[in-house]
Amino acid sequence: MATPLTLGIVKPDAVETGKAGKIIAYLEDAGFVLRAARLVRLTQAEAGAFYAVHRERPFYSGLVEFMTSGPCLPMALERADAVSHLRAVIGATDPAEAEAGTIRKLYAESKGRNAIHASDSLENAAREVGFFFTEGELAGLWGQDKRKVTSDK
Ligand code: FUP
Repeated sequence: MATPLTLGIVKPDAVETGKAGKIIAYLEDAGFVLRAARLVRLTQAEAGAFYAVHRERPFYSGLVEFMTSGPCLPMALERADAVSHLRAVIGATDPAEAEAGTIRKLYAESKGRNAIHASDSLENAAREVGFFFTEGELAGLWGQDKRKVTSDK
C-alpha cells in the first residue's frame, strides 16, 4: 500500500517573514518527505474554493484575504500516519493555545496568521493534495528512485 500523503501549506505570513526554510527543516526532521512543493500566489477564487468548507464562518473573508496576500508554499508530504502526525506537529489553530515545540507555537503570529495549514482527515488530504498537484507530478518527480520513507526519524 502506498505511504500516505497529506497537504501542508506554509502560509503567506511565514513565507513573508522568512520562515519557510525553518518549517521545511522541521518537517523533514519529523520524518516527512517532500513529494512535491511549489511557491504559488493564490487567487481569490482559488483560496475561496480551497477553504469553501468555512464559507459561512465569520472569519472566511479575512482568511481568503490573508491567503491571497502573498505567496504560499503548498507541499505534498509523505510519512507513515502523515495526516495525524502533521496535525500533531503543527499544534492548535491559535498559537497562544499551541503546545510548546509545535510549528505554530514556534512560528505563528496569531490565530489568523498561523504559519501553516494541514489537512484534517484522510479524505480532505486526498482532495487537498489533488487541489495543488497532479498525479503525474506526484509520481513523476520521484519516479522509480523515490527513497523509502522512514516513519520514526
Ligand atoms: P486549522 O485546521 O487548525 O487550520 O483550523 P480551522 O480549519 O478551524 O480554520 C482554518 C483557518 O481559518 C485557520 F488556520 C485560521 C482561520 N481561522 C481564523 O482566522 N479564525 C478562527 O476563529 C478560526 C480559524
